[in-house]
Amino acid sequence: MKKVQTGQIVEFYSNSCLVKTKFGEFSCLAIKNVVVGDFVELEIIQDSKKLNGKILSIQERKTKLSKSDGSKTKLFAANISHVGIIVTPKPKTSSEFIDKWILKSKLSNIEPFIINNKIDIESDNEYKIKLGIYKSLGITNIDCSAKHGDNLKELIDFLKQKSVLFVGNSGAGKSTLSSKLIGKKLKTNSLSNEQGVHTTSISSLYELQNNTKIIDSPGMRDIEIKNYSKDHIISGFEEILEASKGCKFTNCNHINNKGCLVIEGLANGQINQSRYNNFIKFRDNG
Ligand SMILES: Nc1nc2c(ncn2[C@@H]2O[C@H](COP(=O)(O)OP(=O)(O)O)[C@@H](O)[C@H]2O)c(=O)[nH]1
Ligand SMILES: [Mg+2]
Ligand SMILES: [Zn+2]
Repeated sequence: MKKVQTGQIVEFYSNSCLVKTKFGEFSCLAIKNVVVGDFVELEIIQDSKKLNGKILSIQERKTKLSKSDGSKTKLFAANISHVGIIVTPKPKTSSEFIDKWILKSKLSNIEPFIINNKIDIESDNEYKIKLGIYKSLGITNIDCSAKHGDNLKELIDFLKQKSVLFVGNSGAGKSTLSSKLIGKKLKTNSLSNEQGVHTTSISSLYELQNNTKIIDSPGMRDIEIKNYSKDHIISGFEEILEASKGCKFTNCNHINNKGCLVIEGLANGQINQSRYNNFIKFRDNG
């Protein structure tokens, strides 16, 4: 084994992390800005009894996801390829939640898709229409029941070669789904350091077969979109962006201008009202 190896951060604690290499996992001190999912170069160091790693550098990230608490934006995961938005009839997932995550994913160069969970329980017509909107936008929709295991095979197939973060409201089934897919109880999320002190894991990455990776970051709750510039918001609404290209005035606000093709699309049903409402809301009120 060479002294310098490449590995991926699979567990992240407040000041240390676990790096997975082809020779096993090595505990390392975290360096500035490193997050779960990062690929790093590490030097293997023979400690008194065991091997440890020292992170030398972080490889360029394919994607980055960050969260903001108040005024600060903090990176929390790297190299995620897909965000699975878990949508449920109960608790009812709002279209605002879905549109926020589609926006956030698109602006992060990550592919969003929808997991329609809890297909074993009743859902009303409004719910079916809501799902239909996203299907018609070309967003992948996978129906399943995490609890009963229905249709999980389709989801597992879809997840081949992908690194995914599941998002959903509290009670949507994130934990149920993750543990079904991982096939065992989730890690206890604690690890004892040299002094025998338990530290709590902030986020973890689980590797499944077929090179599927599941990122679990419990701290990931409310996402903020306030930090995005108004001009960027439309990128999360592809159908509105497309229509807007035909607006008569280049600085059209898509609200009350003559010759606005977004308003026209809304009137003739090509643009969905709730998508439009969320677009205006995110753009004008953050
Ligand atoms: N009926 C039904 N209940 C489910 C399903 N998936 C999860 N649940 C239940 O929903 C509740 C919340 O699930 P949990 O995984 O803790 O949600 P989380 O808050 O997103 O992590 C639990 O009581 C689960 O048993 C499902 O497919 N069908
Ligand atoms: Mg949970
Ligand atoms: Zn317009």
